[in-house]
Amino acid sequence: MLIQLDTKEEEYILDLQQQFEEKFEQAFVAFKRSVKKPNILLIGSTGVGKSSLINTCFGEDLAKVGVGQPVTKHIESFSCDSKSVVLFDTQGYEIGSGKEQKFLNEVVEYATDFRESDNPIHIAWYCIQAGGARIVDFDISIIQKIQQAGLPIAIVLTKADLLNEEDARKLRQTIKEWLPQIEVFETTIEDKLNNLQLAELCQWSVDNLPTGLQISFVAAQRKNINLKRAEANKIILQHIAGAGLVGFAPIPFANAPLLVSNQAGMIARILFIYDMGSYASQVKDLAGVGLVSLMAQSSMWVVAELLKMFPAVGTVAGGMITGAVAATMVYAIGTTVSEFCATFSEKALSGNTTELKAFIDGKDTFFADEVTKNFKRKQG
Ligand SMILES: Nc1nc2c(ncn2[C@@H]2O[C@H](COP(=O)(O)OP(=O)(O)OP(=O)(O)O)[C@@H](O)[C@H]2O)c(=O)[nH]1
Ligand SMILES: [Mg+2]
Repeated sequence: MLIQLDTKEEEYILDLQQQFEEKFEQAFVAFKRSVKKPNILLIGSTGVGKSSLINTCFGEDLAKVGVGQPVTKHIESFSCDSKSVVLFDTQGYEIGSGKEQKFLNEVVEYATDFRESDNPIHIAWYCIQAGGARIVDFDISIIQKIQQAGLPIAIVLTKADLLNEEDARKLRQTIKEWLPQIEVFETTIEDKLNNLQLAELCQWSVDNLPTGLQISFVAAQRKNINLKRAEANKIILQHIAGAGLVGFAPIPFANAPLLVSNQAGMIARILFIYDMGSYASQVKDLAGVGLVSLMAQSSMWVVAELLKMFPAVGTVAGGMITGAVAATMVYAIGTTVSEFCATFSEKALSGNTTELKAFIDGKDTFFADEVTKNFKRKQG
């Protein structure tokens, strides 16, 4: 349901939009600055596919623009401004090279010193190449030591597209015998196979991170959109609970956009979770310059579309905005932004540019339908 606005109404919306932009920008920058990045340790011998796993999970940004910093002889850390995780990649050992013991000591020491450090390792992914299909004493020993120190560690069977069912079963059985409490995830860089259990590995990682660091991980990974939905939902509910909407003095529906404008903090968090800026290069070739600037300011764009919708909601509810109605609207705003970003991400990640373009072209209808649907759903 789209309605026509007169000139005065349009000016009013534009003015609010400007106010919102300022608020939003402040909220986004402040939030981004305030979130802490989790430190993830990747262990695995040369060529098992660690770098490929990182690129698949977090997008190519980190590998391309991330600056490597030597931390110890065998560990290098990667971080960049646009990704909200820091990766610690182990380098330069080969099984059977005779230097295993030294490597083991160094990595285990680094990983387990975390209790004392003010910038500790939070979780570890132990990568074993599934093509080789074996786990050796050396692997078991490192994993046990790290586990005993209390650092959450999971086994990642990389290149699992090369693994046949029988080998996979045997490998899992061996791991279960030696490391009964360690979870195992099969991954692949093959998108056609949905990267096998990479989404589950992301879920495990979130579950094992300290609460305050989960949102950063959820934002940085791009292979489990449902994790983003769930995190966005938490934020929406927190916002409704904390917004003081219960004691809210009723305002006329004509002021609905004002309410949207007050949700800058919530929307900033949701857009952070979906890391919308990371799609800019991907859609560059899609529709020329217009879309690039659109994506560069994707947040503004989402919000501008939303603001346009709100006079329409007014006619759905009628009369004044009470605290309960305000809460419903905040829910509808948040859920609509979240669903828009989720659908956009899914289409962008699938690589189907025709579908993505169609989705972008139909965004007005999407916003109108979603806001109305979510508003009604919450109203019951
Ligand atoms: N079939 C298949 N090949 C893969 C997969 N992941 C990585 N590879 C290939 O394995 C090779 C090594 O991958 P990398 O990601 O560079 O391995 P790495 O562990 O980072 O290696 P180092 O940095 O040298 O320690 C590359 O040729 C990749 O293309 C996968 O899931 N399936
Ligand atoms: Mg590498």
